[in-house]
Amino acid sequence: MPADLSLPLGPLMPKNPIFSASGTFGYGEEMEPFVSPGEYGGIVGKSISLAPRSGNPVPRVVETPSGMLNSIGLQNPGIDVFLRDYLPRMREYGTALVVNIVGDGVDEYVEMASRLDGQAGVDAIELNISCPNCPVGGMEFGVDPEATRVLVEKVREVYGGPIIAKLSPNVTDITVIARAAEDGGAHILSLINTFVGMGVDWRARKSLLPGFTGGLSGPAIKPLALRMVWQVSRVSNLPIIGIGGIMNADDVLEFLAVGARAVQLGTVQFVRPRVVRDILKDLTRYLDEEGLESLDELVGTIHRREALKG
Ligand code: RRO
Repeated sequence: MPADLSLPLGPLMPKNPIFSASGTFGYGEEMEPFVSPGEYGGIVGKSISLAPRSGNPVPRVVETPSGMLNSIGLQNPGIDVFLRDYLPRMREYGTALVVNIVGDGVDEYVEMASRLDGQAGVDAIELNISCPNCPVGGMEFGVDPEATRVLVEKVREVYGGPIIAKLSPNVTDITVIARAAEDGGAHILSLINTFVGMGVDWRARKSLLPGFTGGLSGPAIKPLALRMVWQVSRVSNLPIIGIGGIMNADDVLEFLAVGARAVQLGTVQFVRPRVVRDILKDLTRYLDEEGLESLDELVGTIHRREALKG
């Protein structure tokens, strides 16, 4: 019998804890030639804005040591086209479907959330309050606790389903923002989005990205992401989705050990688009080798050990 990899995530009950991260999986269709989106516990679509956006000038992606920088600039078809042309196909995948939204002010988030309220097949919305490449909105909220609290509260007034707040690492103390999102009524926290970084060609006297800065992702950021998940899990009662440089099943279990109940795969999917299969196989094998009944037994074990010592 295949191992049960399900791990309850607050109001969500994904069949396994592996989600695809926003912006790294299109709306599923782009990945269909490689992998069935239904193999994931859930998929998160590329951030949607109220109006369509054509994104930033190219190049938008550059490789860096153990990672990459992106400056996509929120290219997306806008919520109307998303609902009409993309959502119907996504509903058929047989996995948890999360719609990630970003607005240039509270009103835009609220408008989109109210249009998503009650949409068949949408299991949750993820509020992108952490976009590093958006001129307005996005990270503006995620670096300000009061703005975060008010935004989540307002969205909750119009959206009846689960709300995930996606946090930015570009802050002095991520726990303050996590608590603000919890106070506002978020059901789940996802962390982290990308770090604002820069790549330089000194010979050409040029930045590698036309907009100078971009969002850093990939294995280079994993230790930072682990630290932030660990910090947040000590101060918040909300379930956490860990994100940041996950390449394999060991990485997944590291995030679970510091308190995450699910993870999102991002950059690795550009290199190994079928990676979810190997990860699920290895998770099953590791459970067996460790004599564990379920992944739940691992969640937050690092804290529990500390508590035992204390
Ligand atoms: O589109 C982007 O440039 C982008 C977004 Br919205 C985000 O949330 N995080 C990121 O690294 N890039």
